[in-house]
Amino acid sequence: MEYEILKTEIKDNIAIVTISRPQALNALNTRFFHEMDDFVAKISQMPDVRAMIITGEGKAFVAGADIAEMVDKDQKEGTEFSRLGQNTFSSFGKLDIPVIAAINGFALGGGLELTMGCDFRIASTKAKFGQPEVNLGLIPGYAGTQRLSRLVGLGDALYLLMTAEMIGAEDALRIGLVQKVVEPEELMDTAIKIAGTIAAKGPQAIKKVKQVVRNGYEMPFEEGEKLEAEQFGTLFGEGSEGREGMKAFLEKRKPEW
Ligand code: CO8
Repeated sequence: MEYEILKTEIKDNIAIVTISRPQALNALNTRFFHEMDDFVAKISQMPDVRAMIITGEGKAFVAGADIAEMVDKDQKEGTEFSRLGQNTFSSFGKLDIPVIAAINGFALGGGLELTMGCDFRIASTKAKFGQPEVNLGLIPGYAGTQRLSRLVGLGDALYLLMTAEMIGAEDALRIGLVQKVVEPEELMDTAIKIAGTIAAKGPQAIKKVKQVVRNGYEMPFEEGEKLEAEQFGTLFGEGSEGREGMKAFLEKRKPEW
């Protein structure tokens, strides 16, 4: 598929996706979701790719779902547009590799929801965050009502969702919405460095950390423990990554994954 909105590159085993429709502050339209789904499907078939970074071009990361596209939708189409975005953002969690949001500017509405589908978030000091849907008589439709409270707790989530207040990067860091804040010119280097750090670990271990934490988060604690024990065990088999990692430590050499 030819991309009109996404700019993609793969460098040193790291995929970088730049959302590029700056004239509309990278607002998310149907075309965007089809392109992103296509790219995620491609990446899932590329075992050498060890991390994915998503960023935006210009002064916005993403200023929300495309209001111009949404304005004429009826009830059925509204639900379909919601499901389209939910599926795309949930697909990030199903990839075996870390998906990192590098937030360069406005991350509003569907833009903030996109970042919350990622595994974690690095922000520039210029980034701004908010769920302004109620200003438009709407609610979030790409799982923001579900993910925000899981990430920052009920009080901060309801505060942001009800007031539609826009907060800066330091406040986002304080409430745990982002994991790191850096100067704008350091944003991509920082994201690439973190991606590179993770890419050097055992890929099976990274895949399992992601799956066990994400799936366990939605389970009762004891079921999560059971899942952890099963997956822990799989890293001990003959020729497994765990065996190689432990042997390499004892033999004082670098592991070969
Ligand atoms: N959709 C479409 N176009 C947009 C959007 C958007 N979300 N945001 C900005 N644009 C366009 C503007 O219309 C403008 O276009 P033009 O130049 O043709 O007039 C261009 O981008 C530049 O924007 P501004 O001139 O407004 O730039 P400012 O720097 O003055 O303001 C803001 C920046 C504050 C970010 C402002 O653009 C703004 O408030 N944008 C809208 C933010 C918003 O409300 N986002 C939430 C949208 S709703 C949503 O995301 C719901 C998600 C779930 C959907 C579920 C599906 C059913």
